[in-house]
Amino acid sequence: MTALPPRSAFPTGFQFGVATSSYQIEGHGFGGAGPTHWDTFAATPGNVVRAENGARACDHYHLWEQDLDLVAAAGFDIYRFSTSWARVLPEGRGPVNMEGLDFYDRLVDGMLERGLKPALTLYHWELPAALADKGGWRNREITRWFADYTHVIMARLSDRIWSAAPINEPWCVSWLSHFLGAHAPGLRDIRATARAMHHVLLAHGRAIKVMRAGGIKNLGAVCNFETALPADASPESEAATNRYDAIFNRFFVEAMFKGRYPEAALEGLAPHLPEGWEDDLATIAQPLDWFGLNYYTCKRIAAAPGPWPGFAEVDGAGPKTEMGWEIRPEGLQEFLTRIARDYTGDLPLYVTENGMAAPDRLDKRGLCDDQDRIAYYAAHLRACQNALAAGVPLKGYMAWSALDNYEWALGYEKRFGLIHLDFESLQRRPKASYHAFKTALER
Ligand code: IFM
Repeated sequence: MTALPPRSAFPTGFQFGVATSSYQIEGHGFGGAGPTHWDTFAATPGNVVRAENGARACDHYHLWEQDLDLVAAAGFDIYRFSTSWARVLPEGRGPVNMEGLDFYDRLVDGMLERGLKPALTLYHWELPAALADKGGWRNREITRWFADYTHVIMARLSDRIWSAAPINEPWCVSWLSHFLGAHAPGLRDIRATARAMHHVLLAHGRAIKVMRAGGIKNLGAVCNFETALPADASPESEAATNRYDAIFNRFFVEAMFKGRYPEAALEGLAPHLPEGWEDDLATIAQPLDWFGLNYYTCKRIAAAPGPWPGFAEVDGAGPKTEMGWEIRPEGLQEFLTRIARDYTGDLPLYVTENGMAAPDRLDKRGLCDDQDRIAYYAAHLRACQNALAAGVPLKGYMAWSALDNYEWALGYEKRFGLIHLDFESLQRRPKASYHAFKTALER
């Protein structure tokens, strides 16, 4: 049995948290929320396992007190959550659903009452369908709609939140959803992709400006990273890996911190970017107070025939999670070091997501002994310790996720939670990994 490194093995003030997102847990069918492009995507045969959607999810909308109680009882410091654009503005713009805003108001108060720091993300993927109808992330106007939505949320919550980030994982919002077609809106179109990549960054910059103008503190960004490793020693695989790395690992952070896009990405994207994109880079590169990294896995990359970007993922030999994602903890240490060295310098860094899906089973006593997940967390927390020892200004670590939840195109099949969910009865049961965190955080 593996133990997690105790709190005392981290610098004083190092913060631990759990991360969640609105559509994945709340139950979007409740409380007057408007339809989203995820509802549309899931209703289209073949897109989502068993065509499942987030209409009920974990019913956190009604059971949030239980959930916050469990998070607080484990000794976590931070609760990372997102607000749903379509819950608050059912049409994406215009009339506010006060019931939705009241829900987040209670939720934030509930965190504070339990000693949890509210770490807010404004967009974790459930775009209002009315805005998707207008072209969604392809339409430059979204950057203004998003700024207005930011204003609506912050007018109500900014006096109590601890931190805010505009958009979770810009790569997923753009490349995964518009080039790979794996997430809503399910497009496979390079022009749509280039526009979405640029607009998601411009929306980030505009939202930060709105929040700065409102005097809101502790503003950051959250990007996901995957180590790109050449599948073999050929120059072709090296070059393909560089292209993969430019798109996945450099495009967004480079725009945010250096106000430019990497050449290896522009090679293929430049003809498809909206006219005058260069003029937006100054807005995108707003000063930030912290930067968050989401890290799960690595990819082995080989050259592939066909049009740009000409790369393909090759199966790696290492151990894998239930998602089929190779486990490579040293990648987290490498990214923490690399991001600080190349982009963020002394800025506080946080691991804003890290965790694994596992084939969790309840035993006869209703217990889930997820030792594989504990080992994953232990190895990644050690990677954080190594990064700290190397001088990286890492200030906190958040596990994905508090609860088993809606894993997007994989429906409810993949479980990432520290707390097991029976999706029929909605019963919550802390897993062994939850207890491992509780023990580590007490020490
Ligand atoms: O569930 C997702 C989350 O929404 C964003 N980051 C990765 C997680 C696991 O796939």
